[in-house]
Amino acid sequence: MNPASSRRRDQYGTSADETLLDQYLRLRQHTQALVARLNHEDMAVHSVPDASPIDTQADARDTAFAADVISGLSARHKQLPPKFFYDATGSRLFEEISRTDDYYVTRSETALLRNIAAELAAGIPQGAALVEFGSGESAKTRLLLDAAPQLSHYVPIDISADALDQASAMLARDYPQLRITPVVADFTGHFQLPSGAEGRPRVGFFSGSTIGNFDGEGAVRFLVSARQALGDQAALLVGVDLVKDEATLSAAYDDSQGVTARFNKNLLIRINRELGGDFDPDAFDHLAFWNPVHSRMEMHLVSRKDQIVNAAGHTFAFRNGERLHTENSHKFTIDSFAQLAARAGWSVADTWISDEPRVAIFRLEPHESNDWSERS
Ligand code: AVJ
Repeated sequence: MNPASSRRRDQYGTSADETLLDQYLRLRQHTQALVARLNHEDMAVHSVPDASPIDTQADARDTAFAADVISGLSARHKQLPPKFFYDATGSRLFEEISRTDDYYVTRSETALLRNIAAELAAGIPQGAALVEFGSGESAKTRLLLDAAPQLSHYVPIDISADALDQASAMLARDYPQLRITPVVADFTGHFQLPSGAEGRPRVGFFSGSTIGNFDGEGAVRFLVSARQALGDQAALLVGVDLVKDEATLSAAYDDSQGVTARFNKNLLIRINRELGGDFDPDAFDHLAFWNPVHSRMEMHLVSRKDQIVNAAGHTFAFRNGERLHTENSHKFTIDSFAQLAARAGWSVADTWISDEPRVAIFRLEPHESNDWSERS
């Protein structure tokens, strides 16, 4: 007989003075009772509103951050990958950037998406899964979901567990028919889709010009991985920022409210918190400029003095004026993007362009010649 059986219990039947083993066994029983009620498909796909995102890379990501900080700050040209901007604060600051007057990318793209949502929806098959890369707060996704109720699955992939958790909970509440399988993952490396998207047509969605953060080869590698993950019948919708006058670009990456500067410096604050660093964010200036050779906006943090900084168990020296390169944001023309896509086995099926400041949305389909190469 269990002596704990008459004591007060919480919703899982746990009472305060049980041993750890008792608690474990009781929770396990509770879980098994829940699982027993699920059908086969539910085993593969979770869509309860409070489901934790699938995260198979958490440990690897923590060590990757330390490793990239150590190697990036030891390099002759100091640099860090922009994916580390997006801790909870960074994700929030980016949403704040996208509401400034100067940062047009989100606004132009959202207006364009709203205009073409019906057209995009017409190309989405019944029962398809929408797979979103870098979903963030999933605001633009809602435009697609509203226009295409035939979508049955949604797989948001993001590097920020916090952003993903919040967005998924809100979507689950507002789209009760949709099966949502959030995945915390770094899609700049190799990635796999969860089984929920298997056996159904898949539409990829990569918005916000995030593809511009990759360097040339990185963008090709991503597009190849996406093609493999999405399958041969797939379509990929990509939002891309277009080359435009320098004044508009520079203002977008150095907004007059200083939100972008805070976003950039938050990387140092994150290093301090997560990797025991002692950066003084005020000892660095935010710098953004247009690099015409590489057709990109660059962001850097510039040391305001000679200084020594500790982080991740290492010591790094900065000279006065030395730069830490934190982001590239490539800008395309219609042609340069089509060429990039072609190198990864995609061809452009449709192109839509927003009002000024202009951004584009491309609908990519697997290149026909892929069948040829398989046959020959
Ligand atoms: C979210 C990667 C698309 O590159 O424009 C905004 C990030 N950086 N302001 C971009 C960002 C500076 C943004 N992306």
